[in-house]
Amino acid sequence: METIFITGVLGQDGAYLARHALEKGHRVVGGVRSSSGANTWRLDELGVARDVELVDFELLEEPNIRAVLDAVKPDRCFNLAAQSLVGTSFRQPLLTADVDGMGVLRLLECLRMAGGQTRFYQASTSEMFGRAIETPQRETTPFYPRSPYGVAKVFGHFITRNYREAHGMHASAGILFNHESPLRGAEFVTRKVTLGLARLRRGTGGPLRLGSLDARRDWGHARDYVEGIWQMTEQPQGDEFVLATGHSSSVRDFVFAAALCLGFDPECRGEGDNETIVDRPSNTLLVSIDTSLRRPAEVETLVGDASLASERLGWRPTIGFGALVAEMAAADYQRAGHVPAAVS
Ligand code: NAP
Ligand code: F7E
Repeated sequence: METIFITGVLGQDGAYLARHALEKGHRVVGGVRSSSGANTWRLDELGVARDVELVDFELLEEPNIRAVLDAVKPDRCFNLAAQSLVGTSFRQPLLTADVDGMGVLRLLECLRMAGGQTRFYQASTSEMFGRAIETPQRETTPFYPRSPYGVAKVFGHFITRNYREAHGMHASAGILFNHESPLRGAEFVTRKVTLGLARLRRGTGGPLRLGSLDARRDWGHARDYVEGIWQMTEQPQGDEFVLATGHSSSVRDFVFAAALCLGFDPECRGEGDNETIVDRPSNTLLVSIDTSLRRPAEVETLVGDASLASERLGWRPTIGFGALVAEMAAADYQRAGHVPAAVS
C-alpha cells in the first residue's frame, strides 16, 4: 500500500483520481483549502468521502506545504490544484500565476528538500498550445498560450521538466485536453450547457447565454483521463504525455447533442452574434449569444494526438463524445429535479 497525496482533491479530477487510487488499495490523502469551504460533494457522489483523509493545503503557503509533506510522507504526489478557469485568469492574472506557476515550484522544491523520492505528477494543459502552431497538437508542438492561465501552466510544465533533469526526480507532466464529466464545475461550458438545458427542460430555469458557439475543443471523459495520469506515475522514469481523443467538436455541436439528449429538437436561427438555438416544435429559446462572456484572447480550436500515450502507457480513451454528453445531460436532468445547492 502506498500513500498517495492529491492536491485539488475536491475538484473534478481529484475526486476521480482519489477513487481510482483507493480502488487500487492505496491510502489517499487529499489537500483541501478549508478557507474556501471544503465542499466534498464530488467525493460524496463517488461514495469515497469517508475513505479520503483530508488535510489543510494551500499552494500559496510554503510553510504549509512543507508541514503537510512532512506529516504525510507521500510515495506519489499528484498536483491537480489550480486556479483552473481560463476566463477568470484574465481578471486575476497575478493570483493565477502565483498558484498555477509558482505553486508548482513551491511544491517541487519542498519535495526536493524532503529527499526527492516522491513520484510527482503535474497537471499541464492543452491551453499551453493556445493559438496552435500545428494540428493535431502533440508533445513536441511549440507552445503559444493565449491566457494568463496558459502562460502560468507553461511555467509549471517547464519547471517540472527542470526538476526531473536537474535533480533526477521522478516528475511527469500530462498535457491533458479538455475532459468533462457530471462532476465538472458548472462554470465550464459543457456543464453550463447540460445544467442549463436540464433546468430549462424541468421548467426551473431560463434560456442559456453563451459567449460564442464556434470554439472547438477535443472533449474526453475525466474517468478515462485519470487512468492515463496514474499510468504516467507507473513508468520507470518521469516523462510528458498528451492525453486527448483526437476528435474536436464545436460548442454548437455540444449544445445540439445535449439538447437532443434532453428531448429538445434544436435548430439554429440567425447569424453571428444574433445566432440563437431554439426548440423547433415549441419555438422555445434555448441559447442566445452574450458577447460580454467572451475572453480578451480566445483559443479557437484544439485537437490532440495521444499516440505516445497509446504506445508507451497503453492508454486509449474509451468514452466517446456522444456517451459523454448523454451521461452529463442525464445526471443534470436528475439533479434539476431536486436542485442540490452544491451544484447549483
Ligand atoms: P478543478 O475542478 O477546478 O479543481 C481544482 C482544485 O484546485 C479545486 O479543488 C480547488 O480547490 C483547488 N485549488 C485552487 N486553488 C488552490 C490553491 N491556491 N491551493 C490549493 N488548492 C487550490 O479542476 P479539474 O478540472 O479537476 O482539473 C485538475 C487540474 O488539471 C487543474 O490543475 C487544471 O488546471 C488541470 N487541467 C484540467 C483540464 C480539464 O479539462 N479538466 C485539462 C487540462 C488540465 P477549491 O475546491 O477549494 O476551490
Ligand atoms: O471553455 C467557449 C470558451 O471554459 C471552452 C479548463 O479545464 O480546459 C478548460 O478550459 C470553450 C472556450 O474550458 C462560453 O471561450 C463559449 O473557447 O469550458 P471552457 P477551457 O477554456 O477550454 C482546459 C484544457 C484547461 O486546462 C482549463 O483548466 O468554450 N465558451 N461560451 C464558453 N466558455 C464558458 N466557460 N462559458 C461560456 O459561456
